[in-house]
Amino acid sequence: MTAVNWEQFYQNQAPPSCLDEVGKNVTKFCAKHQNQKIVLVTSGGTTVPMEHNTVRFVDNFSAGSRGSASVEYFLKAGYAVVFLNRLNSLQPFIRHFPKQELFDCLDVSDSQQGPQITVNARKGQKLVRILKEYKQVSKEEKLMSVSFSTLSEYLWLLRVISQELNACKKHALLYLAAAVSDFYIPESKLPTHKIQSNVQSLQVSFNLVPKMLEPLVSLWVPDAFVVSFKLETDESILISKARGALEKYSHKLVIGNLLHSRKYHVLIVSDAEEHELRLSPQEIEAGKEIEEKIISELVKRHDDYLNQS
Ligand code: 9Z3
Repeated sequence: MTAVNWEQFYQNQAPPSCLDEVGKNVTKFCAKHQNQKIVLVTSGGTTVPMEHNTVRFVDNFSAGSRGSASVEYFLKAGYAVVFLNRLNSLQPFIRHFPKQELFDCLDVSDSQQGPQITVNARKGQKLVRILKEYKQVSKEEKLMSVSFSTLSEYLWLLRVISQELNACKKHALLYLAAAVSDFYIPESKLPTHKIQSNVQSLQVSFNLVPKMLEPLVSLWVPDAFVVSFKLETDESILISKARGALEKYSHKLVIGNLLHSRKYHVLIVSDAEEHELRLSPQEIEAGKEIEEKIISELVKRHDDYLNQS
């Protein structure tokens, strides 16, 4: 497997066409929310294309549940939010209405003026509550959303957004919950057209993705409060891997989670300790989300960081 450094990665992978516009919009967003706390939430999985004209791609696991839920709790805590999310992954607010649930909250009838849509008295209460929250956030322009699909798009956008957030200094928090591929096929090695099936077997070779946390922490947003996630399936290596990342990149926190328990158990790993957050069976039953506890803990720690001279 070949490894390139982070600068070579950006030299060899073409930027997305929206890059400059996203950069300018983030600059404006930062200016609008000057001296307020601002968070970048990354969410969802990255794709790795196998052809330039992409029919097939390798995907990374993640529905975007963690990221989209976290956005809502950061907004409630008063943060302005840049939400860097995988196209078609779960979105804040509307995530509460999966499948056709939104339709069930509404009734339709015919009147002389034409069709009338009303909120269903019994099923529509949740819609009214969440719609009000969403409208308030829209009015205050507190949420900016940017979408990606491929690994390359994600890494280009992560860089430009981080660099713009550097202007917010310690007010910026980076919450890197996206599930980012560790492997990719460089553009120079991609076939132009769909790989044909008239072969005996298909051998694909991947390069290692350089660890972007390194330049992100040391160069792009050196004053920000950076929180990364570590996902494992083997419990016995979770803490050592999380601690290893913290030592290597010297950022503030790593949140460790296991694939199967991630919705009710995480470990917040800092230089000083490991802090466990867990939902009780009663809390799960009541519909509480672990992101509420995670964000409440992070807000305290970010405030402490801001208050340090
Ligand atoms: C996470 O660990 C997130 O918590 C999940 C959330 C992806 C598990 P869902 O979207 O899942 O709620 O379904 N994100 C980080 C995953 C990751 O790629 N981490 C890298 C690693 O573990 C470091 S950046 O090496």
